[in-house]
Amino acid sequence: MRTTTLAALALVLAPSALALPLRASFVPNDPLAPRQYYLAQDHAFDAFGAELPVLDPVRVAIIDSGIDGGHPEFPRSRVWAARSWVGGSPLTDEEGHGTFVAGVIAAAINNNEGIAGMAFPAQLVVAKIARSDQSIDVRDEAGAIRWAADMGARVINLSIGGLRDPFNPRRDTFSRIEANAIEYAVRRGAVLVAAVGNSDEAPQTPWPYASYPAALPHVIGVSALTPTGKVPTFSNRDRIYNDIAAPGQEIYSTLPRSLTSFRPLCPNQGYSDCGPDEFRHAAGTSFAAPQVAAAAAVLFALKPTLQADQVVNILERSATDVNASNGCKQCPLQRDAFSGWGRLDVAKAIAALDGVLPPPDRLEPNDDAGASAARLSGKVTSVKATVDFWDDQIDVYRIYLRKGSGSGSRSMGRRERPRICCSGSLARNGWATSAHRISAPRRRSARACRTSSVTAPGRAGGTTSR
Ligand SMILES: [Ca+2]
Ligand SMILES: [Ca+2]
Ligand SMILES: [Ca+2]
Ligand SMILES: [Ca+2]
Repeated sequence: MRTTTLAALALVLAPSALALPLRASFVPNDPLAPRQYYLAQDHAFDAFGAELPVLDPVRVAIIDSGIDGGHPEFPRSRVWAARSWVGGSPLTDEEGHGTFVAGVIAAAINNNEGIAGMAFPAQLVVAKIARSDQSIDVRDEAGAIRWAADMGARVINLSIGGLRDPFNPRRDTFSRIEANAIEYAVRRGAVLVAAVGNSDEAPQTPWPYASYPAALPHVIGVSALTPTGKVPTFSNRDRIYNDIAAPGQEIYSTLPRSLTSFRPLCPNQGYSDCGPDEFRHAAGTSFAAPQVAAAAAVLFALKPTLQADQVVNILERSATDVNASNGCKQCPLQRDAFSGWGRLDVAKAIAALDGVLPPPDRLEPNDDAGASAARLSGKVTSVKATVDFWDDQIDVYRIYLRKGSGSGSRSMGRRERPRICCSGSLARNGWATSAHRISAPRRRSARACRTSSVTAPGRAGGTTSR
């Protein structure tokens, strides 16, 4: 049985910078919002004028340790559904991790109280899966992901991770159960956001591989930045599965009141500066991921017709490159293993909604042969799809060919074979996803099922095989 752990750091990191002043067009009246330096760095509200727009709710799943459901920042109207896989109420949180993550996303904004959640239209779907020792049974995680998708979650935050080590299968924690659950949620149209993980859970620091589930297709893997724009040592590196970075040190958020009551003289009861050591200077990719999840929810709220893969594409491609010029000496230009496409920028992502949107891919997920392949049938003779080296490396289609079928064509001779071809080109640097056309044969062969796969560059040079 594989176990997964919460992706918060167990140790306390020294503060490395003072909170930066909030600068935003919309300024929330929540008195502790100035401590949320990440709001300014994310440009969380810069796209809005003096008032936030009124938008329909978007369901965001927090798959974690539950939340403090009696916290004044989480009125019951904010919680769409809640369920526990580990006993107890999902609306109690003994660890604090889930309440912290939930606050970044959905703490009540402009209520003259505490902090400002980044995703003002978010409605929470709470799945409690962390056991008392902070470990997670991957079967619980998978069940929670499927349940959240069934509950209509359009965004699923996974601030959790299991070790990935492609060179040591005994250490590697890939789980088919988890991968299938992720695929199920993708099929239901959810954006999945996961922490790339922290090296305190890895054999060495820094660790060159993102954790699962960040290292699965279609999942946005989120790494951490320090307040000054460096990539902290603990944030796992990954040249493929690290997609985007967001602040992950000195994060300020909500905590269960039961965890802050141990410091009764501390004035900010229910907030992280009154909590246990690991939350007073909270660090970890766990707390970077919910900023990206919040951004995804805002995009869905602003444009409900968006498809999940469009939201992923917009968030990643609108990120600001992280490199030596803006704080990270070790980060090369363009996408890199430390920070992915770069720093989350909510305002740029929102602005991208006014431009040409990335083409949606209605045939995803189709990442493997068999039942996982997209089924092409009927009179479909060509298909437009997109592949992406990092998020969607493989497309597989099932094509049914029936002898003698087709509009007036004669049956094929024994020597004729179906042709499955591919046209279009893949951008080598991965800046653009590109369209591929897979044409079914004009004439059909004997009853057969063929599987065609299109592989992104770096694996098989963007060719089609059968
Ligand atoms: Ca508030
Ligand atoms: Ca870079
Ligand atoms: Ca990814
Ligand atoms: Ca695919």
